[in-house]
Amino acid sequence: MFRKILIANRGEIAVRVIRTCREMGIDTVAVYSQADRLALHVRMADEAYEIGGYSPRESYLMQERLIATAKRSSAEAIHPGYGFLSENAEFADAVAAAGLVFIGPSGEAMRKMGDKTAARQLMQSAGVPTVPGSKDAVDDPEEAMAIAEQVGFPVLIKASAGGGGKGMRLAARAEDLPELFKTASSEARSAFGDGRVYIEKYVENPRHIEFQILADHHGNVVHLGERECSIQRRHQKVIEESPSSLLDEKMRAQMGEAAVEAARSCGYTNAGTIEFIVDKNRNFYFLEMNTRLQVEHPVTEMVTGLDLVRLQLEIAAGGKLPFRQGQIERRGHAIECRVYAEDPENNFLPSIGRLTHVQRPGGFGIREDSGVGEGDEISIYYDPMIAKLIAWGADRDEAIRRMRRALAEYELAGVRTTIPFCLWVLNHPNFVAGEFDTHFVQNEFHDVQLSATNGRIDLTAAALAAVLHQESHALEPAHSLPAHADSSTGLWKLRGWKKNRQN
Ligand code: MV4
Repeated sequence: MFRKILIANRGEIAVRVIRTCREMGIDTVAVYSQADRLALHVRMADEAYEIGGYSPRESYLMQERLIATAKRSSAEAIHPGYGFLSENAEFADAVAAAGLVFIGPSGEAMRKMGDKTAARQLMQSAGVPTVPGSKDAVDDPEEAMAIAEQVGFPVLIKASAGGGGKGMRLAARAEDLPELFKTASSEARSAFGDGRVYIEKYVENPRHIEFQILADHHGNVVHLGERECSIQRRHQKVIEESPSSLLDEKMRAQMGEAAVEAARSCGYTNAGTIEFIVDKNRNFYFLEMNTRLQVEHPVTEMVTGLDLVRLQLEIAAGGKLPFRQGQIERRGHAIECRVYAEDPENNFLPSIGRLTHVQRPGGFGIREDSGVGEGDEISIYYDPMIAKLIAWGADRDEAIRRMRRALAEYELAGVRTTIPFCLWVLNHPNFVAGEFDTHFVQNEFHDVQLSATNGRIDLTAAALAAVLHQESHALEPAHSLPAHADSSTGLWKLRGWKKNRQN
């Protein structure tokens, strides 16, 4: 196993990786931008290096600097987290070329899945169902029309280099197609530097269900069941859960096998996710593969009892998967809510500012993954996620009730949050009944008075007293280095209560 790894990320996912490393006795190297000098991931790591300015482009995306920092700190591997460089094939290759281990798939596997038309073809030859549509990228509006007429309108025009819904266009009727084809293609060219687009039949009112897979370097591939991710807003997931109320054991086994085949077909290694859409007749289709650990991975951890980061590290170090498919058990139900510093009553406008007061939920069956605490700034530079709250229950009903209870325990002051919105979903009869599709939020959430329906999380007298107490004591200035920091080298090590293995 590795002695030391570098985490090329920030926030809750960096903290998440550090926690598993500490349990495994692996030393951790954090990197941070100027905006993150006092961030939790920096304080939790064994060592931390400043790698640049405020924006991601000047810091967390600096490939050469990250690799040089890993070398200099004698880290043996780099964990990319999610976002930033996690799905960048060139970075994965550069890490390997530098003699380090990239904790994730090979650059080659990433490239195969990153090209969405190539991935579709790969799935077709592997016998994994894909949505009816074009075999390859479509060159002109005439060819697009021929395919659209074959599969029938409405159709979606998608960017070959896209993903996650970026640059998608819905053509409802034939007369709309030529114009939409052109805009989709030129948008793809400017967004991805690649104007290729392809056509798929539009699946109406689908569910979004994804499968977690794990693959080692010895040919073993397993799936850890599904995550139901249909509760999303503008392609941003809001609530995820496992298992999905839509699947029975037979369908779960079929989709799981398809997910394993999908991973095998591209020579995948490490943790990955196969995204499917499921139509009204319960037909499932491969959409795309996410070649990283995902934000919502904790729901899978809670129902399987498996630490996905630990498994990523073991796989990356050359270990064999410690179980076969038949040995994986799932127990109970887990739900994750993403708590964002956004104002759900103002079109989810990011609500930047300092978290002046934080009281977190806890108790039986509750897990909170967060990268910020009291006194921290929610800045414009990064995703405004405050925390992921995960509730486990013996069944879905218990998990929902526990999640409602825990969300209501939060005391967060200084920014607006999406907690009232999450509670609105958890109280919606259709959600409770398990009857929803990917359009749930769009169809149901308009002009909802969250304050009236949920009793907005207003501060209790006790919480208010705590806030006032906090504000009467000078907070640490946002941009001063801790006493044990060495600003001349950009390197600082924690002393005393944490392990401090110099060099
Ligand atoms: C689709 C679709 C319907 N039909 N493809 C959006 C994200 C990207 N991964 C693909 N997406 C979709 N592809 C066909 N042929 C509907 C969506 C879609 C969606 C998928 C998953 C979760 C949320 C979604 C919201 C809107 C549209």
